[in-house]
Amino acid sequence: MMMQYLKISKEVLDAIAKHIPVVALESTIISHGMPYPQNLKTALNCEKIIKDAGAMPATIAIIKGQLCVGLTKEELSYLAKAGKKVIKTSRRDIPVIVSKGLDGATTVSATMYIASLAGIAIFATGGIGGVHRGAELTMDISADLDEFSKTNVAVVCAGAKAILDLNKTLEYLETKGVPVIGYKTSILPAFYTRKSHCSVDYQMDSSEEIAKMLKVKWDLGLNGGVLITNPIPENASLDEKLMNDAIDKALTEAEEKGIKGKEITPYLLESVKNITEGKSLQANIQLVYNNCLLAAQIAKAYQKLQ
Ligand code: PSU
Ligand code: MN
Repeated sequence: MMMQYLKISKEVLDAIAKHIPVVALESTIISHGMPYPQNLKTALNCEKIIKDAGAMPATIAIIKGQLCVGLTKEELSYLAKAGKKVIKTSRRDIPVIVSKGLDGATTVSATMYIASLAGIAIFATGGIGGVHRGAELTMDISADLDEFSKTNVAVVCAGAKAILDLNKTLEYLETKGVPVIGYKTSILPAFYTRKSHCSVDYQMDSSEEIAKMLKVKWDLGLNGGVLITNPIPENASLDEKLMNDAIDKALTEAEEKGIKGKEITPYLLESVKNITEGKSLQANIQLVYNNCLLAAQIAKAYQKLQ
């Protein structure tokens, strides 16, 4: 029943058959998170980094109403060029996009769900959505966080951006039973910078240690995701004051323009990029690569435990 909606590429199917570990990648980061042509170059490099590390990448998107796991170069190029014309698709949007036969760029929540349908347990991205600043009034809490409470996928990201309320994001994840792991750090990374003012639940120092914990979690029937936070490489990280000022400015701008709902995250990303004259985009690209590599290592360690 379910499988009629799913289209897994031959490359990914072959990898699954040969027990080659697979790493899922999202497509909102391509269509809404970065400008063309950097988005296409980044998407292609992510796939290459995962392959070079001995795993198989599976970029996920909805194309003409089909849940696609593993995209062709042409499909990646289309998503990158079409940009914001491709509908940003989180969990709630999936049935509408599929029933209408439309194209959708999947967010972390939708990508986790589709990855789980294909049996993929590890997913790499840049940043996840979270609890927005002022959420006590707006109730803007990303669907990504609830997805972690129900879908068995581990997501490697570079922590949470200061456009969000990091403390509230961690509180929400605790309520939902989601472990937050710091890779070689006890401090939650803040995306563009290696450190925030928050701690993670647990520090883990190897892919094997993380893979073992994932196996135990799911063996025990503790359904839901795990957030693995990986600090941006030192040489790509940005100055904390520069970033906080840029983010404050972007938030003020967004408020003045009345931007809200699903538009706010892409708006803030673009506005921070403009304020930092592209520095944030370069940092974003490097941290995504770093996450792809760690995700491939975790996927390999996890595969060995199967
Ligand atoms: N953070 C980034 N880049 C992104 C996103 C978040 O640095 O591209 C995207 C991801 O797809 C994430 C989504 O799942 O934004 C969250 O959107 P929202 O805040 O509307 O839930
Ligand atoms: Mn939101």
